[in-house]
Formats: sequence, C-alpha cells, structure tokens
Amino acid sequence: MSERAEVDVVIVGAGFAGMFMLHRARGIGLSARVIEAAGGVGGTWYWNRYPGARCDVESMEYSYQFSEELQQEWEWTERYATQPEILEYANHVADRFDLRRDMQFDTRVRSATYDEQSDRWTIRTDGGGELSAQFLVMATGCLSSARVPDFPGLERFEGETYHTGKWPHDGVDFAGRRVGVIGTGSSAIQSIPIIASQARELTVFQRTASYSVPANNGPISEDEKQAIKRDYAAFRAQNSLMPTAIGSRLPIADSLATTVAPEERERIYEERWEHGGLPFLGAFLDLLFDPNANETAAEFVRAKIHGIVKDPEVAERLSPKTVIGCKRLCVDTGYFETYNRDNVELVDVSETPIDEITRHGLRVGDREFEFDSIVFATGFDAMTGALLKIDIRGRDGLSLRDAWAAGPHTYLGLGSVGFPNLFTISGPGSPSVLTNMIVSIEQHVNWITDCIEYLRDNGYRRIEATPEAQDAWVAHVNAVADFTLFPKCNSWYLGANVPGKPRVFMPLLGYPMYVDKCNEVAAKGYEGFALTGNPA
Ligand code: N01
Repeated sequence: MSERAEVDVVIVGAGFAGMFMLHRARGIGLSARVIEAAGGVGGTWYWNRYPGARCDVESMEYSYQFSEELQQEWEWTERYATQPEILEYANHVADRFDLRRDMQFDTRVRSATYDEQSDRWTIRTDGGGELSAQFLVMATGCLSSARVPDFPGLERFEGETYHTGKWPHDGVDFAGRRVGVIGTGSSAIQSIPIIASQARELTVFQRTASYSVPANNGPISEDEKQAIKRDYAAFRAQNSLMPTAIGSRLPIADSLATTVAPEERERIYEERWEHGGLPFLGAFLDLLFDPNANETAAEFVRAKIHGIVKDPEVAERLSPKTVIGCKRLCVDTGYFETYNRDNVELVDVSETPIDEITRHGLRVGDREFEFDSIVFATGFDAMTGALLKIDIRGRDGLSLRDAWAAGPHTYLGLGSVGFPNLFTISGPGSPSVLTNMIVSIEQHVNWITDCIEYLRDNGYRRIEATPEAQDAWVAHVNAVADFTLFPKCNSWYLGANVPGKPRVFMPLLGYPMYVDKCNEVAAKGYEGFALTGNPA
C-alpha cells in the first residue's frame, strides 16, 4: 500500500548534513522529512565500521558548532576520534535535538520528479512510498556509494567478502583466516594493521602506493580541551580562515620549500612528521603548486618508508612515485610497520592486474592466491555516485544523469540548471571534501535555510541557477584546480577511479573565498539564480 506525505522539504540522507538540515528547517517553521537508506543516523560513520576506522580531522574540530551547549557538553576522548565514538556523537545529536521523529530509516529514495505546474517535487521510495515537497535537499554524502570493481568471477568466490564502506555491524573476527585486502587507500591503510594482527596470513594487493603520515594519536588532555572550550567560537572562527577550514593551530607555513635551505627543510618536515596527520602538507606554501617543491616532501616520506620497512624491496614497492597530496593524504597508525610482520605479503598489481576472482581466492597473472576472506578497500563512486543512483528529473523531464553526462555542472555546488528548488549539500563545485566536512556542511545548510526563508518571505516559489552563472562557476572551479597539482593523479576527486566516469575535478579549493562568494550571492538577492513567483 502506498502513502503520500506532503511536506515543505524532503531531505535525502541522515548523516551530519541531513541531521543539521532538518534542525534548521524546523527552526524556520518548515515541515520536513528525512529519508535514509540506513537503519540509523550517521551517514558515512554508520557504514564505515571497518577495523581501525577513524577520522583524519582532529575531534575537537570535527563536530558541529551551531550549538554552544552541544560543543561544551560533548567530551571527545582522543585526538582523532574512532568511528564508534563519532557514531555515538551523531546519535547523541539526534536525541538531543529530537530529530528522529521526522526521519524515516531503512528507506531508499528511487526517484525524484519536478512538476512545473505545482513547483513541487514528487519523491518515490522503495516499498512504494511517495512524498511531495516544495524543496528537495540532497544530503547524500560525498563518499557514500561504495564501489567493488567489476572483477571477472566475483560471484564465484566461496569465502567471505567485505567492503570497508559497508562493514558488518557485528564486526568480523579474522583470527586464523587467510585474508586478501584489495586496495591501499585511506580505508585499507587504517584497517590493514589491525587485520594483520588478527589474521593467519594477510596479502595486500596494491595498484598505486599511497603516501601516509603517522597520526600520532592519543588521548586529549583535559587542559587542551578546556583551552579550546573556553572560547570555542574563536577557535572555530580561526579555523574557518584556513583554506581547508582545518588546523589553525598549525597552519600552512608561508615559506617556500624551493627557497629554504635543505637542512632547514628537513627539520621542518621532521617537525610536521612528529606532529602527525594532514598538517604535514602545510609545511610549505608551494607544496601543492610547484612540482619541485612537492618532490621534496615526496622524497622525505619515501625516505621515512625506507627507514621503517626492513625489506628494501618491499619498502621500494610501498614508496609512491606520484605527486604527494593530489590524492587524499593518508593518516595511519603503524601501517608501514605492518610489512615487517612475517604473516604479511605485499603484491604489486600495478603492471599485472588482478585477472579474476576464483572459487578459492584470486589470480594475478600465473599466480593463484587462496583466501578465506577478501576485503575490498576499493573506495567509492565519489561526489556524484549517490546522487546519480537516484532517477532525478527536473524541468522538461531533464534527467540529472543526462545533464551531468560530461561531468557535474553546478552553481556554487548548491544548485544546477534545470533542477529548480533542488539543493545539494557539499555538492561538486563546492569545497566539500577538501575541507573539514562538518564545517562545510554547516555553511551549506545555513545558506540553504536562509535562501528558503528569503524565498518564502519575499513571495517566490521557485529558484534555479542560471546557465550563465553555472558556466562561469564551472570554469572557475576548473581554473582553480588547474592552478594546482591536484589534476596530476588518478584520484577520486577527478572521478578517475571509476572506469568511464568523466574526468573532471569536482571539489573547489579554498574555503574562505568560497564562503565570501556565497555570502555575496545571498546579499545580492541570490545573484546568479533565477527567482520566480509573485514577490510582495
Ligand atoms: O578509497 P580510495 P578509500 N584493482 O579510493 C584500489 C575518505 N576516508 O575508501 O589508487 C586494484 O582512496 C585503489 O587503487 P588506485 C578519504 O577522503 C577517510 O580508501 O586507484 N586496486 C586504491 O588503492 C579517502 O580518500 C578516512 O590505483 C584497486 C583503493 O582501491 C576516501 O575516503 C578513512 C582497484 C581505493 O582507495 C576514500 O578512501 C577512510 C582494482 N581494480 C576513508 N580498484 C579518514 O578520515 C580500486 N583499487 C582517515
């Protein structure tokens, strides 16, 4: 039996974006319903339960700032929070702000269709549900569409398979098992040391070696927490001035790697390595712009790998030859050390790829491997995957899949031509994954809420990006990317990890300038958007 609900806003996704969107929508008196495929809140932190899953943004920063009470009362225990702790935080927020009563779990949105006569979206879910809403907000996440490559024979394997991004809720005990891990990105790098400590044998299949910097994780001291909590607002304000909206306590240096004396350069890299984590890439201003500067940081990490890994051949295989930072830098705890264990083997599949999955394992060239379990740490159809899984039809029946066939086209990453009253939170064309996601999410949700309030207060019923503004914005996002070294690797930022996906750099570098632009657009009555209605 089908039901039809009428609301002001339908929000797709109950991760950090969907939760805050619901809270803000209620705050301006809108009726709203969140539709979520998972059985609970938390988005990426609901699904990614693989061993060792943690955030690579420090916990005092990776949290909401909209409520002073919330940020004062919540106690993080470690510098980098574990997945269970972040999920607990998400559940706490859902309870504290009474969000669940407007959330529908275990429900997947199949389609969304815009009707020009009524200026409303019809949203259909699996199980036959139907909703009608004036506004549709896609809070579907950037890394939520887990991807297993199309290996021949996948269905033949008789053991157990797992994807890091869809991990069983009860956990997996690898004790006594022979395990194969495919992939060496962030998820693999976090899980491999733990799987290696449990499994009888672990074989890692590496196509591209990754740069990784130690997390140097540990408990947060009471003093450090209190120092931040004494003036949390000032701490947040400082972070929002950083290009990535992270790390004002150790910001990007203003010196150049290419002009500083070599001994001083080494000292600075050493200092950042000891500090740990993503700020390593901020050691010099030119690291992501100048290939010669970049190579000095890359060489420093390669030397570290050779210093940690005892077998020089394995160390060489683990040493990336690509630009450092143009794929997301990994942050680890004991990753390279794991290759000193007797039960761990690294197999390079960069030249001879995995040919097929077999009944008992997999085959690479003439070598057969037998496993009890295979772990796919093979990543996501990032940024557009979750959106394009839904059959979204805008004006004149235009499908989003067709509109974005050559790559995503948006204005500010918030709206797209042909799709009135549809907003994307942390959409392609916005800083999103190049920032602290929660900061970017709050900025987008606040902008969207203010925009809807403006439309309502001024008698408009429809908003849509104009082609001119969108074209100029897409050109701007590309120009910014081309000014950096980001387009130099086959990263998921470019869609290069998904065969056939258009190669377009999707996020925008530079949070503060982006925020200024969004504020300016709003201040000018949503310049670059066409507004329709009967303004008062
Ligand atoms: O995915 P990835 P991920 N044969 O795409 C390999 C965030 N995150 O889940 O590089 C063999 O990075 C692929 O090889 P290659 C973070 O933003 C954050 O690890 O394409 N191998 C690569 O090694 C991160 O960037 C945190 O050549 C194949 C791996 O699979 C993003 O999520 C933790 C293959 C995929 O790596 C995604 O990370 C975890 C094939 N056919 C994730 N296909 C933290 O906050 C793919 N691969 C710390």
